[in-house]
Amino acid sequence: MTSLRPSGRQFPADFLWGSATASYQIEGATTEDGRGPSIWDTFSATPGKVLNGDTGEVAVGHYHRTAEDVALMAAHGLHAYRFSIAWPRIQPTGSGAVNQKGLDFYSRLVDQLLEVGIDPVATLYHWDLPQALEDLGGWPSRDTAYRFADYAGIMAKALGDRVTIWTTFNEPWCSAYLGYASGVHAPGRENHADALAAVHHLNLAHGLGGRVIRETLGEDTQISITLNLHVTRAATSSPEDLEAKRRIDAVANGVFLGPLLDGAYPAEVMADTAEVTDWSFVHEGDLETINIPLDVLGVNYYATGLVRHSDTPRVPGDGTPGPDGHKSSPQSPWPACDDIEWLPLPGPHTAMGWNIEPEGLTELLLELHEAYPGLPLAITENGAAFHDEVSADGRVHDERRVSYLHDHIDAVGEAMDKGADVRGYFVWSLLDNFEWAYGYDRRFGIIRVDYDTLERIRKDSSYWYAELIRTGRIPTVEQATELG
Ligand code: IFM
Repeated sequence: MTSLRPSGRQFPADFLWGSATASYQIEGATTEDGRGPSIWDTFSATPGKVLNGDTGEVAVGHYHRTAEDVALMAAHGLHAYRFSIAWPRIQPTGSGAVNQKGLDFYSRLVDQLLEVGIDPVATLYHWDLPQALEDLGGWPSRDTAYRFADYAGIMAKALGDRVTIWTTFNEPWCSAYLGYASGVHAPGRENHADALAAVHHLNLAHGLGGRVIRETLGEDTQISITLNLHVTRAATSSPEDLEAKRRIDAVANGVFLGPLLDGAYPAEVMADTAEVTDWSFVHEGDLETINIPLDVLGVNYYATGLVRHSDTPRVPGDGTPGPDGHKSSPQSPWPACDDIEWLPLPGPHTAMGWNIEPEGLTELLLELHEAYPGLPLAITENGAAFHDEVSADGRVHDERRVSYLHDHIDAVGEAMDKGADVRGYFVWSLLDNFEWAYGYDRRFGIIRVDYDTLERIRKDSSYWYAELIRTGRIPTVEQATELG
């Protein structure tokens, strides 16, 4: 696959280049130093939930290889590293006493990053809810939001003098809809009303947690949230297909953007989902709590979606592929959308089955810019899974990943040319890792991990990305093999 877009675009000198990971996907050491169980430990230990029965027990051993991994980041010249904190390492049962060894681990990581000049960008929640909180009701329960605020306060006190940006949540869409509606992610529940309650309590937790962080650290603290906003197109311009797209936009994006940035749920969402829930979980004052000022909105982008109206309502249990290429699910993640059909998109595709469409990223950034003109944006995840091989020369020539990054980074530049205020880009991911329901079968890293030895090998994309960071200019795809 060759690149479809020009090379050589120059980015501003202060543009933030980073890479991202998440605790459960890389750390391992799930029972060490007082860490409590998370919903992903329980879920992945349940037969049939994760491909090949893989779990995060060892992952890529980052917990014991932090120094090596930070040295690798430094070798790329990264400006920033986006990592997540495992709540069950800090509060093993999700509330009460703090586990000092857990705090020490992240404190050491942050110090190591600062020593090599890398800004620590911390995400408080990337899906590893303490199992004890799920046992008490999980995200459909309002109390979980208050527990999150306590935990956010603990982290602000412990690391607030050194962390540059606090991200409350990564992709609450996945936590709510994949975790509680389709059940393909932990905790694996399948209830659309619960999923919408989870949406609200995740939003509420963002507001409560963000407020606690600002109270602890002062008004200048940088607060963000990362969303996986859906770029969905209608199959035709028929009123029915356009209506299908409207409803997906509302339940995928509006339920987050509305309360977070406009201080209200879109009225259409309430009407669209009235058959599922009456939204009585939204209490007076919640919307003011949620609607805190954001310093930057994190945008995760991988692919686009295509929908049409269907006269044959979706039958639960028919194994229809999920909207993002996620595992076939007996239950749709989308509440009140059984008359909406997701259509396959033309290739090329990544190993996730996701289509490759950089134009969707430009479009998304420009739409956000238009809707929220003063709001700085950052691409907090973008990248591609491919089935990489180690070649006879010992290198990983991941040309398709280089090409994907090349085109998407150019698409970011195009949006900036057209006015979008994009401050940074974080490649997903630094390392191959535990790809949730796909276990270790899908590799997103720019660094390969040998899952038998945990040895790290820099792929061509890693050398290519380092060159981009060094020059601020997009290298050609062909250059990737010559670098390193
Ligand atoms: O690996 C995930 C990550 O945890 C969240 N965003 C999407 C990535 C690829 O599926």
